[in-house]
Amino acid sequence: MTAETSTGKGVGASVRRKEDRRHLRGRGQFVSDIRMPGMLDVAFVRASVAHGIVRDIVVPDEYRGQVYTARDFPDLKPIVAVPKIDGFKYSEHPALATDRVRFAGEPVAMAVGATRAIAEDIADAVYADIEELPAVVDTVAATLPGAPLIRDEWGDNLYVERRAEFGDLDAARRAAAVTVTREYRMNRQSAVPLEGRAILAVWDERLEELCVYTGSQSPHQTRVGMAHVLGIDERKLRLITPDMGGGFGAKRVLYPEELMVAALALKLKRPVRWLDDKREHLLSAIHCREHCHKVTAYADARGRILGLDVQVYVDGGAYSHWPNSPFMETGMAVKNIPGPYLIGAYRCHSYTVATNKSPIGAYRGVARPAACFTIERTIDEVAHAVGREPYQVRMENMVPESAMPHRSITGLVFDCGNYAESVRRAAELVGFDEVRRRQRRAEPDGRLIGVGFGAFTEQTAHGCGEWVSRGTPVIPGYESATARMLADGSLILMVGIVSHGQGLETTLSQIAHQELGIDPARVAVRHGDTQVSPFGMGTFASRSMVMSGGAVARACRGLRDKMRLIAAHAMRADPASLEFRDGRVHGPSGSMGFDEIGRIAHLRQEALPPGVEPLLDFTTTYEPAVDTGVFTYATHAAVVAVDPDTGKVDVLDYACVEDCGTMINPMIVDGQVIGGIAQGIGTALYEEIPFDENGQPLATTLADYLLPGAPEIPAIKLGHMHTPTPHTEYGMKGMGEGGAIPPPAAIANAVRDALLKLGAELNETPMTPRRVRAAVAAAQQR
Ligand code: MCN
Ligand code: SMO
Repeated sequence: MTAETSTGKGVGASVRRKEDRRHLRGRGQFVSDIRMPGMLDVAFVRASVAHGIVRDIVVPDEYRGQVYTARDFPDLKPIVAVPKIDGFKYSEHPALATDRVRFAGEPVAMAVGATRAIAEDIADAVYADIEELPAVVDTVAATLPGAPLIRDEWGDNLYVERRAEFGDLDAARRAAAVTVTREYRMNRQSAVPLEGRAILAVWDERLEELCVYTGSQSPHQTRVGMAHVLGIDERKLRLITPDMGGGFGAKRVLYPEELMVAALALKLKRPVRWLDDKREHLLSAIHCREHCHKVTAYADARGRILGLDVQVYVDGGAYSHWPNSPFMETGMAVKNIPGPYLIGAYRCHSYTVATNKSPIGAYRGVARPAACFTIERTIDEVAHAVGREPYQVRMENMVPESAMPHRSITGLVFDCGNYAESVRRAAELVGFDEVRRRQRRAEPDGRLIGVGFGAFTEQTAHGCGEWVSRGTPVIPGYESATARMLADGSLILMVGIVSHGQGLETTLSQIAHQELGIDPARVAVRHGDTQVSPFGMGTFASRSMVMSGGAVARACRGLRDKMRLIAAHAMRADPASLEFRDGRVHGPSGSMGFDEIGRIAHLRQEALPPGVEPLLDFTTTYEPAVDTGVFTYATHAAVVAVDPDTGKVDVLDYACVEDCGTMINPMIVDGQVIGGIAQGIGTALYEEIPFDENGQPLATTLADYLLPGAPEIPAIKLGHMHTPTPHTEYGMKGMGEGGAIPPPAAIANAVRDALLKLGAELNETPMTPRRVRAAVAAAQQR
């Protein structure tokens, strides 16, 4: 029995975000806001070349004692992230370079000073003598014979190479009426959270504990990795993530810089801090995307896809990052390329490639933006090949509602929903027919108009079996929560996830309200502190609402059962007759406040029912029963104007129709979708870190790395569908990454639609003016 929500603050209510009170007043507390007496700031000396042998690190005499190299930390272990995947090669990543550097920007030494400015001056005076080696830069070229090697002992540049085959591809090829072959590229990017990486490590002599304030999506997991590398007991390491200005996947990594700050604080027993600036961030935080997919699609005369033959290249960069490794990206791509479609046969040959570039890691969507780009562009090209409208061909290939639940060709279980309906409604929102009419009229300024779609499923809140199949060294199949009611009836929820923009302080309080009828204002959510919450996996993979929300619901129910016994005893009522509402327990003859129950549980042991222990404290874990998770889906539609002379693409109109089952807070869901779309538009049109032939990154400032601003993001039209899943509490699904997945696909299809008459198409992101003009010029030469 669920408590009533007469006050409209529970599941499904668009209550305002609790956390915004402090943020809007500038009273949030981020790592860089924390000051400690005697604090030292760190600046790193970084490799200036992409690949080389470290001959010497020369420190001027005047700075001796203020510069540290790997030799000062002989006991520090290297970072090793080898997933349990057959054939994945072993490698070590020393937090400070020892004999070799493998990407430009890799830390080779650290300088400390009373301020960052002083530390930077010292770092500038250090000379790293590195003998440059040929760099491995291009992803595909790295796999060819004769390419220079980034690790001689490997014999090639492949972390791992894998083949997968589902269904009978040869039969599909024989039956095909059309064959479409394309190469798609999604270039290298970086997540750019407002707050970069930030860490402050403080030795506490009294507790014998290193307290590390750090922006982390997963403090419990990071503690496991950090304690191992440092070689200390986990009980001596406390990670606290205070407010955090975004993570987007980039803050769930055991970073060398962070390890070194912790190691130095242990060594000096003084507070040590490092805050990365945007240049260091773009240079050395994990990068993301960088896929190349070579695709051949076999289809019948109506455009139904019979088979897909795909080669996936993922550029993993120089090191395998802990805990995910670059295979996370490859595995996701392989499983998701077939998209929300009925594909008869699928063969995939994947290469996870090592290059002399910053390690690749997760970024909102993880591989699915590239997978979606590939399948959605392919659907459109198949449609053109058979002379049909892409909208129709998309509809006909889609998994129908009647097939739900549906096991995809790669074994993903699509739990429920009406995918085609989301396409239909997205088309309606952008006025598809009107756009077609407008195209026929032609624009007065010579620009070309196009409309395109991107449909996808978003695997969320996946469980143990899925992570085992990916071979990750940590298996985040579950989440945990403690619900603790205090003596005055107020409530603390202690959770292992970390809300860093997702509004979870609000939505978890809504769940407590739903279960207990407690005013959300009387609920505190404590997250991001390893010494406070039970072990939890953290916030990523669009899992927190389902996983942590599920754990909180269960913990609150555990609490409710005990409160019911205490109240029934005090009121001499039948426990089953009691109702929880408005912060009170109501019985047939009168009611009792949560404060009275809290007092009995903590301070008036004599009033407890016989056999009931003191305290109101309930800890539990939660995991949905479906291994491959619950699948949110959506269709995005974009209308663009392309100027064929300048190559400029403007997004004129943009719509998304999504279904994440039951929404806990629809206002927050809308905000998540819009934020994700803004990032997806960045991937589609602006953001890129190119490298020159020596492996030097060419965009390490925000003047070169173009982020979309408000003028580039149109007013986004949102539509929702509501298909509660049977597999989770309340029927909710995750959705935090979805917004970022299909914008590149939808916009590329719209650009193709605009350029159709010219015969030009774009199969690479970002679709910059230079690339658009090149595509138009290439078409004109044919
Ligand atoms: N929500 C809801 N009802 C649902 C589902 C979600 O009300 N049925 C709300 C919840 O408040 C939830 C949020 O929407 O916290 C996102 O939901 P969920 O899908 O559970 O995702 P997570 O909370 O696990 O957040 C992680 C996800 C990921 S993986 C990335 S990357 C990303 C994203 O969230 N990074 C973000 N959104 C971000 N938003 C901000 N502001 N900052 C980031 O770093
Ligand atoms: S990229 Mo999100 O942290 O899974």
